[in-house]
Amino acid sequence: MVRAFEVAELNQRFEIPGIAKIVTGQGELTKVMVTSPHAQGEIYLHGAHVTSWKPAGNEDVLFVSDKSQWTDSRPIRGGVPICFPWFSNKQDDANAPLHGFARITTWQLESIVQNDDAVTVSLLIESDDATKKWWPADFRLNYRVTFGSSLVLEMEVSNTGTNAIRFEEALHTYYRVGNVEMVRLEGLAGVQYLDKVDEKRQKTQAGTIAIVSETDRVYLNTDATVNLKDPTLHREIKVTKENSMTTVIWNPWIQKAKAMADFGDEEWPQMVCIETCNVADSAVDLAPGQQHRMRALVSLSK
Ligand code: TA6
Repeated sequence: MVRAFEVAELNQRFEIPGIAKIVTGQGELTKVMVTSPHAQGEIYLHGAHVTSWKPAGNEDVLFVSDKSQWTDSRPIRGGVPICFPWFSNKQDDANAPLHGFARITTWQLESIVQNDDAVTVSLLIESDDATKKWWPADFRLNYRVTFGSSLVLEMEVSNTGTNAIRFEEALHTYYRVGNVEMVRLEGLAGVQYLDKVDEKRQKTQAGTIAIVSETDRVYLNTDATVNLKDPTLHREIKVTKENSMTTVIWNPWIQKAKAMADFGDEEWPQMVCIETCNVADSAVDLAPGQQHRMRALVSLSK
């Protein structure tokens, strides 16, 4: 948590008057607010967590739960949680935080830059004693978020140590929809996936994806673009990606929604996660001094 005088100090360094400023957000957590003519957006220093992206003239493209906790020990529920350096449960430690430590860490603000019609907010975390408690690697993780007529999310991992490292990563993005039962997801036809609601059985996606029950699927070896068609909000969200070979599709549906304290019982129809990842067999290996850059590019069409 950052105190008021630190917010003032951050604004002295980074504010772009009328375009971007640092404020105290929910739960006294610090966030960057972007209000450019082309888009509005928000990103918290806690977890480098994007919580809003509104291209000019549009409603928010991201979903955030009304029940989210806003505390530096818990991930924000919704928006774009960063999963790093593992996805889901840590294989060798049941006590480790789900989806890694990046989303429950306070990140350093590195820069805010306006170029043409977009604003890029850059943050970073580096390995330290706290991260090495969970993962012994030496690393730097740079995160660059560009709020414009499209949303660009870029994770760059650098191996700053003398040993090879292997990590998983995901941009666990919650997209806001009018009614999840009416949406269709195109682009993954024929792709193999692990069905996490059916004992991780491997299956083949037959055509377009409809959400008709709890859905938790890890699509394997795919760099495909996913198109989310939302007839209720009369819009289509396109999710393109670079250097990502896994896509996860998730909706908790009724029972799982009720089981999550930080998710409203009636919120499950308002969201679907399309997650841009490298997990399982697509985990990333980095030799000392190497870097890996994964990007998600989100655009909206009517
Ligand atoms: O990406 C889907 C998933 O792994 C689901 O299994 C569910 O656990 C979801 O992530 C949410 O995880 P979280 O730790 O944010 O509650």
